Amino acid sequence: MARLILPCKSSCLARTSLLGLISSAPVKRSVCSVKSISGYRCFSALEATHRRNYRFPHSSPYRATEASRRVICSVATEPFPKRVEESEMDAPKEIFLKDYKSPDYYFDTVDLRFSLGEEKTIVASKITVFPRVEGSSAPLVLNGVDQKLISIKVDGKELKEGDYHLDSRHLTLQSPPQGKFTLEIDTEIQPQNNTSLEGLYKSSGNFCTQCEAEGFRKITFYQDRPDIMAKYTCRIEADKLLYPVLLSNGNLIEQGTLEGGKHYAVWEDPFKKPCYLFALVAGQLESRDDTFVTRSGRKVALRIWTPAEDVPKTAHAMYSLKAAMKWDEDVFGLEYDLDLFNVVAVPDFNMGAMENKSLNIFNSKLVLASPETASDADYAAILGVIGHEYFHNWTGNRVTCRDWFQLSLKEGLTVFRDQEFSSDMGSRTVKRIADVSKLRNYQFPQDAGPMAHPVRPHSYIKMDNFYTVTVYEKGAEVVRMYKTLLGTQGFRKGMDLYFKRHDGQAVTCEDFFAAMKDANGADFANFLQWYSQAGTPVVKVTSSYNAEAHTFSLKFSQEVPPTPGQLVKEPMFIPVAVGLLDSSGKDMPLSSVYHDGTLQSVASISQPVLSTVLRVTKKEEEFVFCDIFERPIPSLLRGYSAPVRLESDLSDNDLFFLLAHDSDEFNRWESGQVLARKLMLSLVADFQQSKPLTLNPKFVQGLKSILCDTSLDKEFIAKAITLPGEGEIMDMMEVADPDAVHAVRTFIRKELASQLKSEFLSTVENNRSSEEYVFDHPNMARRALKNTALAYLGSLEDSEMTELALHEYKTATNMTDQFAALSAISQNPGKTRDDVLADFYTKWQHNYLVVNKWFALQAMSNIPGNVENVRKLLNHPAFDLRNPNKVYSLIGGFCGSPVNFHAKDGSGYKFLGEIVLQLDKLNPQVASRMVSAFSRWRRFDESRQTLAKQQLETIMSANGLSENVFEIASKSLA
Ligand code: B3K
Ligand code: ZN
Repeated sequence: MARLILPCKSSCLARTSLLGLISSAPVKRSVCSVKSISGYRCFSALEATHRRNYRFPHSSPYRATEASRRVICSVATEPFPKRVEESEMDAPKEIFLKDYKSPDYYFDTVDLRFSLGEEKTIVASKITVFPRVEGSSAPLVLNGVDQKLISIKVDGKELKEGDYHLDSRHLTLQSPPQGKFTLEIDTEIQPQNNTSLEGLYKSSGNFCTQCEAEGFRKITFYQDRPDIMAKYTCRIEADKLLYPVLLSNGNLIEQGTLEGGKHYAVWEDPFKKPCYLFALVAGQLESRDDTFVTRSGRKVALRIWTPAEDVPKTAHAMYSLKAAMKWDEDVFGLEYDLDLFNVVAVPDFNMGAMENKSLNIFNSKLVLASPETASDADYAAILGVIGHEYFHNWTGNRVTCRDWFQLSLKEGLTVFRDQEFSSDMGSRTVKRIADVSKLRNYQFPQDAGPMAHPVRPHSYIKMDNFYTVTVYEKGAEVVRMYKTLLGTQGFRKGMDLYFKRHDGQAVTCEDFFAAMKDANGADFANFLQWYSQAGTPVVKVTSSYNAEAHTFSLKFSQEVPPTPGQLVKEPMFIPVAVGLLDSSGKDMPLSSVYHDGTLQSVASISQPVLSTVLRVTKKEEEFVFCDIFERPIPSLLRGYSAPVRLESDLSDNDLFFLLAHDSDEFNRWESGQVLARKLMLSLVADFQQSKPLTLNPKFVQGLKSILCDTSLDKEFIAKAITLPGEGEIMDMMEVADPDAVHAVRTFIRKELASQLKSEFLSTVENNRSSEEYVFDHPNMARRALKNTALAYLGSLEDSEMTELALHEYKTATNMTDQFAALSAISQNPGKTRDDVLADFYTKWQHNYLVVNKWFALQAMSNIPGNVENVRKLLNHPAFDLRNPNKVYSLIGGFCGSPVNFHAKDGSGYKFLGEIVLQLDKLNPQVASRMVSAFSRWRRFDESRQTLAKQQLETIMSANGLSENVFEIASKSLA
């Protein structure tokens, strides 16, 4: 899915690379501390040694128990948190998959009533409860934090003290009735003070919710786990003027006015759902309305809600939604199941978007777009994320997860679905390249670091820390491998069986596996290892040709590196798509492969086969192609058929040949990348030994022929002439050297710009357009190529090129071109840069989404000493630490600059350390994303290690640290 791409390289960021965005003049505004009742002594369940070494958080140690009891049956006027002794406080608790137990009680119906107010909000819930086993005498344990209990009734009878137990995180009924019963709970919450942006909170004056993963427990006491699926009704009451629009899940069944300027609305959701899919929105919003008629004739009202002034910017989101609805019908036969689908855009949101049943809530960044204010990348992200959230209606909502360890069941699958959707709407090759690049740049480092975890994690402290590139992007690769193995029709059969078996259920990754397997009678060998083993497999391939026997052999060996808690690994099932090129560059027809003592035919009589999928399942094994009449050049892992690091014995000449001829376009790009990585690594070695840097002319020639090949897709060319990122190269080094890698990448870019200057200039010339902005592949590809060329030219630092970029900036008619020109100019420090940045801000200061781009561009700058500029920007009037988008732009952007974040003097680390502590008091989820940037500190030299470790230790010793940050920081130090 084209979810939001964050500039920072931290793990969670990346997916939510689906999203990206907060801010802070640290503390220009007063910070409210409602974090209250969940105070704890942060005591690692993970690492006994660290218990001794670190001072764990112990401030704000409040418990609700006594205070809450006192207010039972009456709305309390006294403050609800009560201070408790340190010894009483909770320690962060690690939760394990192996400990999963079915709930003792299920909920059938849930009736919620909200009375929304400025000072307080009252939530009344009425739940019908029934035991899993009739006659059970197990206690009923409800989750609940940051709320004041007002009253609790069982079957209409108010409970007294002693009938239940209340602690900082739970409300326990020791002996509930033995059969079905009704539970009524009234609580008070303060959404206006909720800066964590989970549960019920306010964004720009409007109420909204975010319940996944465990935010519902901040709204009311509940069994907050996804295997509790119930039917909900929701009555919302609020001031009519302040909150004219009242929304929740399902259908609107009643509305009316009330005394005192209030009004109400009642919503009923006919589908059972887990509480993480509950949503409520109340505020001053207007909608863009449209309809979609499903293939069975259901007329669905579509509404996208924003503040009135933003409604014109929702046209692309509406187009995307309708395209997604049609695509899911065409490709998977899946129809929408209600008469109404609402999308609400809010400016303060931790991630990109949320798939609440029939009431998706989105970060504004992923809804609002106009050609003048949004780039092609924004348009593509909106398409992908609107699709992603819509697709969740079946993969996530109708069939949900049994527990949070199964998150990839819905996320990996839904990312795969959004990737396919975007591919079908644009260019399949280009989309695949973008997705694989993301995997390499964000997921591979995570898989090789202290936060490495399997696609289905074994344990967590805070589930929110596991919305990662591993669960999402690697999870999507796992789903893609089913399709590679089964083919399009086999995969569809598996999906059909999955829905047939599990509609309305909360299930596991094994259930998905079983549906794929059973629908196809397939042998999936050890495929399930993909869910349980962390680490990126390294696959080595050597080839040999036997001219006499006319055979070509590929020998594979695989190794999965050790990861925290998993030192020894089993071999994986790796589907390797292969084609063999003859000397003219054509695919050879493949007839049969000898493997494991048998000769397997790969061709069908009617159709010659030009590519086949080898099933690599052992630590070492050989495949021998027969009837090969000349030495072929193998094209391996076509389309990137498995998420592995491939090391082959292909020579540079072979790679140049593949770059020029491979029929698999992904592998054409890949060959260029392998060559570039080799080149960059060897120049880094030269740089470190103070040798002069020179660029291999064959490499320049190779890129030139791609750049000038008019038969190629323009966006493909743009990708193929883009060098691997600095992070990718650092990731391949024994000791990461950000300065050397940056110097080398800058050198190659400049050298290419200088040697191919005339080609780049004509590329810019030939790809301008005075036509109106159109979001389609040919136009996006044209802009991508032009702007890639412009960026190369901008690296030349000569006045003629600066003039050119300035001209592009001034004449641009859309944000894609304008921002690309601004970026090209801002590579080089100086007056022009300062003037243009100032001009851009003046132009766009009224648009917070564009201002975030301006923050990010400056924050990511590699200009030496940029940390000072970023510190200044913290005090810019447009910045606010409480808005995630602004934080992701400025702080996340800064962490994306290897030279400045990893500055030798530790200034970048110090900056981030300070910010993390400020942020943690406001929004632990965002703070924990930021602290992830430290997680790979051991990859650097000793002096950097010492400086980064100091910051992590300072963070760990802070009072009142959240579990979110605690988990990342402690695992990073372990
Ligand atoms: N399911 C949400 C992510 C929720 C993140 C909770 N911390 C968006 C998505 O993946 O579709
Ligand atoms: Zn999702």
